[in-house]
Amino acid sequence: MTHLRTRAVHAGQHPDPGTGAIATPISQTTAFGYGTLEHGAAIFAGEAPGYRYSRFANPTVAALEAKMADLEGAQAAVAFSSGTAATSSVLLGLLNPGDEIAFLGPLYGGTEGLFRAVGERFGIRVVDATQQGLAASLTPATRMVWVETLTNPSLRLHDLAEVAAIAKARGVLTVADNTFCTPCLVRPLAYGIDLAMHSMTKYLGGHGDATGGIVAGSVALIAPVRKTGLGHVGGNLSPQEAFLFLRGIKTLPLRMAAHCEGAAAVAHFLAGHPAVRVVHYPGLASHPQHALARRLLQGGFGGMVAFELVRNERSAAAAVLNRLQLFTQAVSLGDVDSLACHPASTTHSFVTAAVRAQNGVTEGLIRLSVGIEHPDDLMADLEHALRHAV
Ligand code: 4LM
Repeated sequence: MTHLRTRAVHAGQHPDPGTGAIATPISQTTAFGYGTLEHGAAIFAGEAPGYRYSRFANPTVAALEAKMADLEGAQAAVAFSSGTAATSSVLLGLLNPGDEIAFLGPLYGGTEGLFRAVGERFGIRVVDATQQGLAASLTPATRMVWVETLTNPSLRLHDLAEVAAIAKARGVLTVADNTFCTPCLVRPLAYGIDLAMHSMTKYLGGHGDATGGIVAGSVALIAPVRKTGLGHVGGNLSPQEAFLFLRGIKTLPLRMAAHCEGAAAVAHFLAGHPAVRVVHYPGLASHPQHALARRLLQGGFGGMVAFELVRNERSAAAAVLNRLQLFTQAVSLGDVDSLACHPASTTHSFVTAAVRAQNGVTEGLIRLSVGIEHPDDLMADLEHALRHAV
């Protein structure tokens, strides 16, 4: 199984030995009978394999973890009830008071909010390395670097090999939030990044009907994240949700191709519209990191497009967003349905106005998650919404 399309269908899944069922059964159970006291004690001591309680591990969730470990080229993965639970479990599992986490922004507002609201409260110093650069921002206390493979919402990239090399030279762990790209476009571990993290809520599920997160990496790093995030914090994914992600991932490469095709069409359309000041899309030659995007992203530039109106005001953004008919106004992304949002008042309302300004999250910025509808219909919807915005 060398091709991602094949692995997306088959990895982690085996016909059920009891029944031959091809789809992974939903193991809807809290506990697993272990027969004898001795066997139970051996499972709890880690001396015998076996399931005991679904907060620690569950067969449906384990199949999903195996599939995602395979797609990210990792030894292991651990799933959580949301992307945010995955992020907090990485922090709580791998950092200690006095450690520093450095990030290259922008980040999803909720992630930066979590770093600051929880990390800082528990003695972890948060360093925004975006302006100064990573090498100049690392200190002897830096323990972790966090980046997004395509940033939310401004769709910037980081040279992952360079990030990994700078961090590794200083013994610092690296985490890449790969939510916007998915393993279809980039596999961070191939560039030396230690952990790939996802909000599965987005492209991996793909249908806007399940919330989950996952982290993939070496057994040595995944073990403490699992122990803390599941055993102690209890952020486990439910088996019903795991089933939906297993099903969604089977079509991920096909959906991603359609998202990329639609977003490219929409981005080019917007770039030629007189009401639009700038379009953020890594596939446009005008994107400041287009060359890096061509090198890093395989098979497309993603399904997200952000654009700023000439009239860079909230009222102008509202006038456009409120006229959209096919795009649904909502946060989240990666669904087969197209979604549109105003980051400054939603996804990035958790961070300060100064952080928004630094990251180009202006009042006239609109973010589109381009679904798999026909691009002509999406462009017609945008054309209609933008008609009065000039
Ligand atoms: C949104 N995003 O942008 P959960 N990492 C990235 C994200 O975009 C998100 C999360 C993690 C949005 C949600 C409202 C790059 C979320 C957090 O929502 O906890 O699964 O993922 O619209």
